[in-house]
Amino acid sequence: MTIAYDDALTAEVKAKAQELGSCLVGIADAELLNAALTENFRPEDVLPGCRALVVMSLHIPDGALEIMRRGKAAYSYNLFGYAYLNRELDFIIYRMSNFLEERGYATTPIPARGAAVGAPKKGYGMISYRHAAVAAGIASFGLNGIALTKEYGSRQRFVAVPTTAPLRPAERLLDQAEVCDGCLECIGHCSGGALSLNPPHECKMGDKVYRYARSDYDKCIHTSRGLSSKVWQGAAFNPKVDVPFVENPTAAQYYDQLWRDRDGAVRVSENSEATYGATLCGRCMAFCTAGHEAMKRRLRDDQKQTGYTDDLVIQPDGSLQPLKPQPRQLGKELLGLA
Ligand code: B12
Ligand code: SF4
Ligand code: SF4
Repeated sequence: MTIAYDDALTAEVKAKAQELGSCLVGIADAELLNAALTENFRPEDVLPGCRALVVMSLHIPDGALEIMRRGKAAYSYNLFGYAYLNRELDFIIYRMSNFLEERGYATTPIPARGAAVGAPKKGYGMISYRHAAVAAGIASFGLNGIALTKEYGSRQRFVAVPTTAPLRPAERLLDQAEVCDGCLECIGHCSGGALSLNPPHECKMGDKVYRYARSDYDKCIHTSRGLSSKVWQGAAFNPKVDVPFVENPTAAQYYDQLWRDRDGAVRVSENSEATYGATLCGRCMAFCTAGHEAMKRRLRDDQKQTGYTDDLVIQPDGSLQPLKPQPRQLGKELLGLA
């Protein structure tokens, strides 16, 4: 059976996404995601009759991540990699939803961050934007589980607007090895021990199988909300207080951890900057080679020896040293590169 797509509308939607400031735009086939995602969290569950998802992204400025790799400041990333970026993305989602609804199609706008209170499963958004970005053919999974692009590596946040509009989806999905080289800097630098490739999580989409690290929600949250002094050892912004790790904390325990027990400096910075997540870690993103290399590729030739191209990163003793490669055999094997 031939499926009818509206190519003129598809072109209009892509142009609109660019006009709204999206760095990359792609269309994901809802059927592909219905088959790949868990019940309750599929496009069909959030929008009956959903045919496509408009996937958009905003690049995280390299400087925000690079200054954090050096242990000097995390607040640039907190804002321009997280809080403010999410606000911009919400603006883009809102405009794109209206654009489609005004043309007579249904949409479900889903915020750029967080899962709904009372969601049927912990750690799940209404739709996984990483999977949507992969289905839209603009990204593939890095071994860190983050959706990486050829243009920016790990350094972007994604959103997707599900719609009933008959938009033409991507014809080809990217392979993992097109964006990730298996270097394992991401897993090696996860100070919360939240990422594990033994065994990896497997996700089937279309004719492809993607493998990436399982992420432990509680461990990641504990670290990224600034409850551990291990997160950015040696960095000026590292939390000074260790709050004991509790598996599956109750709501009351979690409240106390955040608002009574946590390093006061972290708590205060979170309020004033509305970052809603303290250090927000992001090491698996900041240390990802694909992002750092993409930054170097984009630099003009006369800029390649300046800025952050020297690969220096903060050490636990507070000194700056060149990044030391991680053992990478497992990463290469998983991507078929060994
Ligand atoms: C909930 C959530 C989290 C949770 C869970 C993450 C996860 N892997 O799913 C936690 C708090 C851990 C988290 C952390 C981070 N997040 Co987050 N997060 C989300 C959110 C709101 C929903 C994701 C979702 O639906 N996941 C559920 C399903 C679909 O994931 P899954 O791959 O099928 O399965 C995972 C889990 O089920 C788990 N799992 C499965 N089986 C098992 C078994 C065992 C035993 C265990 C332990 C785990 C496990 O591991 C799997 C692999 O990660 C999205 C926004 C959105 N709506 O998409 C942002 C999002 C994924 N986060 C994002 C980012 C950037 C981060 C962080 C860097 C923190 C930060 N500063 O923002 C880290 C990165 C951690 C990592 N490497 O995965 C970005 C990613 C952008 C990109 N380029 O890909 C998103 C898309 C937000 C956005 N708008 O851009 N996040
Ligand atoms: S955000 Fe930090 S703690 Fe969470 S998975 Fe990434 S590196 Fe680990
Ligand atoms: S750090 Fe290396 S292995 Fe990890 S996602 Fe990035 S490129 Fe892939």
